Amino acid sequence: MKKTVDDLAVFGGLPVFGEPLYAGRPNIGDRARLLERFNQMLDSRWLTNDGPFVKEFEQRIAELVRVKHCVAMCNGTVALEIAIRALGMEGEVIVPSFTFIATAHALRWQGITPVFCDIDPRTQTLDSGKVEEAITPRTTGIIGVHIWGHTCDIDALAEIAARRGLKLLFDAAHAFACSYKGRMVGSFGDAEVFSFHATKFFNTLEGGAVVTNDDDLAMKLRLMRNFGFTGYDEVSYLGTNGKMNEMSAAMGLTSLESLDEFVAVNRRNYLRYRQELRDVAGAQVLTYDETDRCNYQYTVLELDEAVTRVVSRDELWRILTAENVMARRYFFPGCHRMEPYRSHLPGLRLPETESLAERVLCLPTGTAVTESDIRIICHLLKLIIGNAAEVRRLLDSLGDKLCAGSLTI
Ligand code: T4K
Repeated sequence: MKKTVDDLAVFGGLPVFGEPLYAGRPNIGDRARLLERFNQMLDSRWLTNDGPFVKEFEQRIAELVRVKHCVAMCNGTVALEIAIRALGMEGEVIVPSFTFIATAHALRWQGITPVFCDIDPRTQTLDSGKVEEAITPRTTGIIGVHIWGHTCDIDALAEIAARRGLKLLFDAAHAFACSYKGRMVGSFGDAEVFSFHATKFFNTLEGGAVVTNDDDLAMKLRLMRNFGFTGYDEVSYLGTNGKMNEMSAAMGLTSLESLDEFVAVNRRNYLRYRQELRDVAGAQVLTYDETDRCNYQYTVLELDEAVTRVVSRDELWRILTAENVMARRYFFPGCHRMEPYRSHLPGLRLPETESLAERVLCLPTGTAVTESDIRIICHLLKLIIGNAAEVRRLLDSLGDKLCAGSLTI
C-alpha cells in the first residue's frame, strides 16, 4: 500500500499493480462444459445459421426475461440496427447522448437523425420532460438506454410514445437480468436490445439479441437477420447478416449456467467499493435500487465538483492508469461531442450529460477482480482524493509531463 502521494507512479513510484487491471475483463463460466459444447458443435458440423445452440440459447433467454421472442444476433450494434429497421423508424429518433456511441450510430448508419436529448441527473437516463420537447413532425421513435443497468423512466416514456404515436425501443445493453418494478427488462416498449459483448458481465464472445412480445416484429427480425430469405431461393425482405454463430451460443449457454455467480461477484465487489469509500467526501459509488433485480455490471464512481475543481476526473484517471488501474471514462464526452454529430450540432448544449460525462469513472469489477484488488484501488482513491491539494501541487510541478511520454493515454 502506498503511504504518501509521492509514492504514486505518476510522480515516479512503482505502479501498485504489476499488470493492467481492466474494467471489462470477461467473466468465463465452466471451461470444461464450454469445450464440451465446442466439440459437440464441431462433431455436428453445424456452425451457424439458426443452429441448435442458437435455438436453445434463444429459448433460455426468452424464459429468463419472460418474453415471447428472443432473436439472437451477432452483436448488440447490429441487433439495434435491425430492430430500428424492423420497427420502421425513419426521419428523427430521440436518444440520449450519454450512451455508448453504437446507440447513435445504429440510427445514423441507416440515414436516421439521432436527436440527442439530455438526461435526468437522478436516473442518468432520458429526461422524459425533455423528450416531449424534442418531438417534431419528423420524429418516429424514442430509444431509451438503461444506463449502467439503471432502468429508464419506462412508464413515462411508454405514455409519451403511446400518446404521440411513436415507436419505443430500449437499448438494454447494460440491463440484461435486471428488472423494473418487479418485471424483467426485455418486455418493455416495442422491443429491447441486449449486448453480450465480451466486456459485458454475461457474454457470448460477441453477441446480442432483440427481445419482444410482438409476433410480427419477431418474424421480421428473423428474416432481416438472414438476408431476408424466406426459402432457399426466395428473398422477401431487405436483410443483412446479423446471425449469431454456434460458438457464441455455446459460450452463452455456458455463461447462463454461471449467471447467478457472476451477479453475486459483481454485487460483492460493488458493496466492497461502497464500504471502503463510504467516508470519502466528494466521491460516491453510484447506488443500485435493491428492490429490483440488478446485475451490478458497472461500479461507477461519481465525483463532486468540490473534488474535480482541485483534481479533475481526467487527472485522477491518468493517475490510476499509471498505477495499472484501467478505470474507464464511459461515456465521455457524450455522443453529441463526437463525430459525425459534433460537426452537425456545433451549438448543442446538454448540461446534465456534459457534467456527468466529466465526473464519472467506471472501476474494475467482475470475476477477475479480487477483494484485495478493490482494497488497494480504494486505498489509492482515498490517498489521492484525501490529499487532493498536495496532489494538485505535485501535478502542477509536473507541468505538461503528465500528458507526455509514457503517461499519454
Ligand atoms: N449500447 C450500449 C449502451 C452499449 O454499451 C453497447 C456496447 C452497445 C449498445 C453495442 O453493443 P455491442 O455491439 O458492443 O455488442 C466496450 C464494448 O466494446 C462495448 O460492447 C460496450 N458497449 C462498451 C461500453 O464498452 P470498449 O472500447 O471499452 O471495449 P474494449 O474492447 O476496448 O474493451 C475494454 C477493456 O476490456 C479492454 O481495454 C481490455 C478488456 N478486455 C476486452 C476484451 C474485448 C479484455 O480483458 N478481454 C477482452 O476480450 O467498448
